[in-house]
Amino acid sequence: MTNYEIPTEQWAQVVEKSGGPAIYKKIPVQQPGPDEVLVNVKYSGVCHTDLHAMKGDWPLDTKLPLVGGHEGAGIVVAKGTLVDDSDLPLGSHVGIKWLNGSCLACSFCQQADEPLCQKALLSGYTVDGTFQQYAIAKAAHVARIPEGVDLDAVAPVLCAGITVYKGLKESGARPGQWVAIVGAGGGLGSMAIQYAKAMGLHTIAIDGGSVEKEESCKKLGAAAYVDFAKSKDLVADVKKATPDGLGPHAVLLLAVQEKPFQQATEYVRSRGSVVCIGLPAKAYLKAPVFDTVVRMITIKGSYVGNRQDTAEALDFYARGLIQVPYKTVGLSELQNVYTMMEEGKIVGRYVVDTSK
Ligand code: 8ID
Ligand code: ZN
Ligand code: ZN
Repeated sequence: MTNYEIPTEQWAQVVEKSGGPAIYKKIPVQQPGPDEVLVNVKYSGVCHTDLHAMKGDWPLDTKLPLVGGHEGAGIVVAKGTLVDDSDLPLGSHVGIKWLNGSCLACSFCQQADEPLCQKALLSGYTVDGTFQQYAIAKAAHVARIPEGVDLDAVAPVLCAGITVYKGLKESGARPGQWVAIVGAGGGLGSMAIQYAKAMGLHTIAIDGGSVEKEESCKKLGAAAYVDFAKSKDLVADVKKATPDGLGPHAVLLLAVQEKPFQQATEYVRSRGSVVCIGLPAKAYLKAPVFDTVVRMITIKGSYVGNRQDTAEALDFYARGLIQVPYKTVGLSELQNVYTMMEEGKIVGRYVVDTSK
């Protein structure tokens, strides 16, 4: 067994007050508790949730000061006394995801709805996350990353991948059916196109703002693309994209704007489902009761995934079915990534390299 030399200090991006900015500085390395592992994070994806957390967008307070990040891929370098060697030996490749830990005993945890646990610990929100070189997570919850998988490319699977894979399952859409992906050019959206394709679904990508996004969505396998900024009648255009003109069987809402949350029930097919995943600040859902009833529309939320969803999402990835565009920059450049994200300029995902 390898023994790792663990420094006492490390580089991290720290949010000191709600609203930001993130400050690149040195902070102490923490020790794992009995049921925890210390992970040398090599790469971490940057999710829009990290930006929401820094800005204080949601009706749930973050810890402060806060180290954000919840798509961290790295190596177990130390572990607590309760972590079994046969399960997670030092050197294991693991992922730290949004759900850092849960109680494992409540009625939600018992039924594999760990994200709904009242005692859930959230990486980069209620506990420090992966925008640091050494991060802590509960051993029971770290994602087991298969050997031979590149830690940079797999990082975005740890939130974006798991979340959209779960959302597609929650949508009930079956192979051969059509799914509209709203926010398709972003991090979750790019993943959604690829997972949907791997699950045998046809996709209608909806996004806007740049030709690059359209090209990327088509390259990833979208059957159709609708530009929300250019379309004169988005509802008609989305319906037209399905062969019989009746609209998609499911809609995955991944955008960071309220408007598409108001539109989706207008173009979803009768008996279809609208799955809310994006979390725009202070947004509300609106749907006509009459249509929802007589067209038997399901509207639901979907929130990350459990440990089994994690394993399945990683298995799709390990089989080579999921290839999503990503760019790697140093951890020191996180604030620039947030600026591009805020302006809606990111196609796919940015991944930060914690060594730079
Ligand atoms: O478990 C969950 N429910 C979960 C997990 C992970 C992330 C929820 N999220 C949430 C994030 O907090 C965020 O609110 O999902 C949302 C999307 O995260 P992301 O994919 O990381 O964000 P992004 O890369 O910035 O992509 C957003 C895309 O939406 C497009 C943008 O152009 C961008 O490509 N978009 C917007 I803003 N308005 C749109 C519109 N009206 C739109 N696309 C279509 N129509
Ligand atoms: Zn996320
Ligand atoms: Zn629980």
